Amino acid sequence: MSLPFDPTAASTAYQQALKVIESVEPTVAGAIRGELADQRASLKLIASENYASPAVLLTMGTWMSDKYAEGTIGHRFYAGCQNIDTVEQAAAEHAKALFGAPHAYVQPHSGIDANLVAFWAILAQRIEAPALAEHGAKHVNDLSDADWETLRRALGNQRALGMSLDAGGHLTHGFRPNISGKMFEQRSYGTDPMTGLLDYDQVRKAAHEFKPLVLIAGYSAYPRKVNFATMREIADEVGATLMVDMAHFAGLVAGKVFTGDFDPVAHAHVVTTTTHKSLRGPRGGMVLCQPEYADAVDRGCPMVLGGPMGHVMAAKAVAIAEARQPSFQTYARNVADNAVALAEGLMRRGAKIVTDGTENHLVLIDVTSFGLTGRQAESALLDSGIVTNRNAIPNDPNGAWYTSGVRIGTPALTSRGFDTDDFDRVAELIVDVLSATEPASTSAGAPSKAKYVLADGVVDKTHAAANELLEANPLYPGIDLG
Ligand code: DSN
Repeated sequence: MSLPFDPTAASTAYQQALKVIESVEPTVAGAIRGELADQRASLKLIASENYASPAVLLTMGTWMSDKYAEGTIGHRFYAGCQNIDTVEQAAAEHAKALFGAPHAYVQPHSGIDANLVAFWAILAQRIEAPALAEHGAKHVNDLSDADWETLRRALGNQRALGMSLDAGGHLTHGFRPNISGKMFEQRSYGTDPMTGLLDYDQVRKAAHEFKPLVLIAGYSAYPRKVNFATMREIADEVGATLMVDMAHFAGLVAGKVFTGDFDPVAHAHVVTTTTHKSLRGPRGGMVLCQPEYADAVDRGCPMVLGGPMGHVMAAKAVAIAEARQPSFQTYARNVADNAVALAEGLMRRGAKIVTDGTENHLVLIDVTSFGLTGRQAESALLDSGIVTNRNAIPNDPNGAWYTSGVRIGTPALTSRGFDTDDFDRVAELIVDVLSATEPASTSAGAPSKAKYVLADGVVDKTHAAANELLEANPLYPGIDLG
């Protein structure tokens, strides 16, 4: 396994912790044991999941959780925050050093929270600050009711341009069901219909026509790298702030797989991320930004965030310290190489994948080539011990619920130690299962987008083959829960 830890110390820590939990609520202790057993027993291919180190996980189970610390480092609305200051400072300093960022804000509880902090910071810096200056005011409370009403309407009347959902963009990039779509007037850019690749001319044209305040780059289901230098050029041409959501590929940025034009931190005004995906930290979010956005970003709590979670910020510090080790660069390189092996293994066996390849940590299979919906494919793979998630593909005929794609990623199994040969075998298992799956009808005889039948024997055969791979690459080897 590519995670560094001492199995004897970790076993003792977990055994004792479970005893303490069991004495109060055995159901919870049982579920914790069950979750490790389940994770050990399946091929986890969900592109947004990973396995954090025992040091990261154990850091979260401490009394750092018990403290309120609204505000920022050294400037809190509560007394006695010196230890929270220490861990928040450590996490922010590690993040600045790892990513080469001028400023890091590590309080967001999730990626959605990080994006909300970023949106409000951009609105504060670009719209609110000039309005206050125009009126000689320092604070919104200094404005007359009429001036505040004008500003409030201006804050709620701005534009964002982001990648369309079916091209791989994220719901929080200005789409109607999400609060970002209610805050901003939104327009999307898509991908080239022939190649599936991001079309920078189309982005440029949309930006010039729409003139957004925020140009959003980043994705959760696009299997290619993005040229952030070009995105910044486009943003500058139209006076937009470039915001990059690197939640999915933060580990590849940290591990120096994405450098130069492909490093978002070097080019964007504001970068958001989660910390638990390819970055392999605790569940949470983070914002990195240029100095002119720092004060506004630091007002994230209580602007849009509840009290910062000291135990999670502490775990972020531990995880980002791990990511600064040279071994993390090897891990990130392996994540990308394994994705190429997975994509090539799938295509060699006849599967159709979006963009005919990958340059990051994920592959999007177009399962219509197997005559299936994403929902049917996801369920058949799960029956066989392969955990994935269904996902829309560009111009998806089956919509966002049933979908026509299955998204698979390499970060978790690479943490487990899988190499390119192992991922080629995973590709074979996936194609075997999908080839052996047939759509089925509803009980009334109508075609179903959810029901399916698997050929006899496939589930057992795939489980057996998956177990061989899993046993050769054990999860948290040596950790015994007693
Ligand atoms: N839920 C995350 C993912 O799976 O990509 C993004 O929100």
